[in-house]
Amino acid sequence: MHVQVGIIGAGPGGLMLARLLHLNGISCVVLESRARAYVETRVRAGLLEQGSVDLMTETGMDERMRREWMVHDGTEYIAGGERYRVDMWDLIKRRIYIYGQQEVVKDMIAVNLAAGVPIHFEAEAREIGCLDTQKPFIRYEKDGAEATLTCDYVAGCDGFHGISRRAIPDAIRKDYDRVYPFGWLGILADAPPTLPELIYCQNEERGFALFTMRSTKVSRCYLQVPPDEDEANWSDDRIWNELSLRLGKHEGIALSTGKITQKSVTAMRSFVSEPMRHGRLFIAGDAAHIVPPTGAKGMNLAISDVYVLSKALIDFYRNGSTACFDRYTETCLRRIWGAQHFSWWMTSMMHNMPGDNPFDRKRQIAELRTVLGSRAGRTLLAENYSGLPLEM
Ligand code: RFL
Ligand code: PHB
Repeated sequence: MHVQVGIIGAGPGGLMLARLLHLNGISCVVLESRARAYVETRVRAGLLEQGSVDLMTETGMDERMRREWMVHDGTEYIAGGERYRVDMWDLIKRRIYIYGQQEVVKDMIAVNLAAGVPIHFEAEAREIGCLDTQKPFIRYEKDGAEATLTCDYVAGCDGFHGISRRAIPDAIRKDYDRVYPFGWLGILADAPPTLPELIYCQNEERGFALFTMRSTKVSRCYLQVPPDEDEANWSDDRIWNELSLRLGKHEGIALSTGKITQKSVTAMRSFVSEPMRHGRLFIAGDAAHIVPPTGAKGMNLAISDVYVLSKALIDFYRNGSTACFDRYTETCLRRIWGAQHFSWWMTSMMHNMPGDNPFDRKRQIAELRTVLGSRAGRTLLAENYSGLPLEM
């Protein structure tokens, strides 16, 4: 079988790309190694920037999202025992949106399939080749048999552990990496959100906690833990107790608790690989970069990468121009490095670094007070948190 674009990975990146290409008359196939039920229930991100929401809307994938999302004008912070609010709407007339990544993925799958875009689940790409010829191929395995897809271009949207990035030869690939000495224990609970807005909490003695949500009935909370922590060490009581201690006592805030329905530990890293193009292969999203989740950028970056890629492919198929292909890496990297900086900054401001001495702790609290206590500081935070322009 031959299509114009072979897409590896049915995450938010691959599925948004499929939709954008289909709407512009470009044929594609999506290969996904996991089962549909698995990708539709994988609990991950929850925060959409305005640019991602706009793209969901323009591509007609926004119907359920608009009914179920939670729209936030501001975000709460607790640092040095004091409470702050970053009012994004007041500062910069921007908002953020809470809608679970698995819901985004469900909507994207439904709309793509209804439009006739082929998504092959349990189809694992094993090899990508002939990238410097007119006819690259993706060799994949489905139902125990091998198959080959040929295409004009390959889009590697297969996440951090996929095969695409590794198809770019080591000799031309440069990786930038930082691994953090902590991870996040994330939980879902049948408990209304503690506050209607997200609370980012830096506790000098105990570390970071984040209180977010999925609906008016479901909380999502995170705790800073050692990177190799086993979630089995965390009973429900221990989790609620720790969340309560990190939150501290503040007027008008009462921790909301309930049955914990899911828990898992995620390691944290910052990672960028470049170039993001090699011959007729383009990589996008987590395949090319990882951010620590403190800035809530991963899913949004995957969506902005494929937006840039779709424009380049549309320009090529309409006008025969390859100029945008040549600029793909550079265009994406400007935004990626902006998000990398912000995610690193938020992470280092909000977490307790093992090995920090008392001076470092005091300096960290002073930094948080400087940023959160000034309108200029809050504006800088709000501009980055609510999302940089889709194309920079
Ligand atoms: P994905 O979502 O990992 O999708 C890649 C897909 O490729 C498939 N695949 C293959 N398919 C075929 N053949 C192969 N050989 C394949 N190898 C892999 C995989 O099965 C998968 O379905 O990548 P994509 O599309 O680039 O999207 C990236 C996002 O998923 C990720 O950045 C976010 O989840 C990160 N993230 C957050 N991002 C946000 O924008 N806002 C947030 O609030 C946010 N919070 C988070 C997060 C990630 C977290 N964890 C668990 C890492 C919170 C957490 C805790
Ligand atoms: C989430 O809702 O899961 C979420 C929100 C903000 C973050 C990370 C995760 O920074």
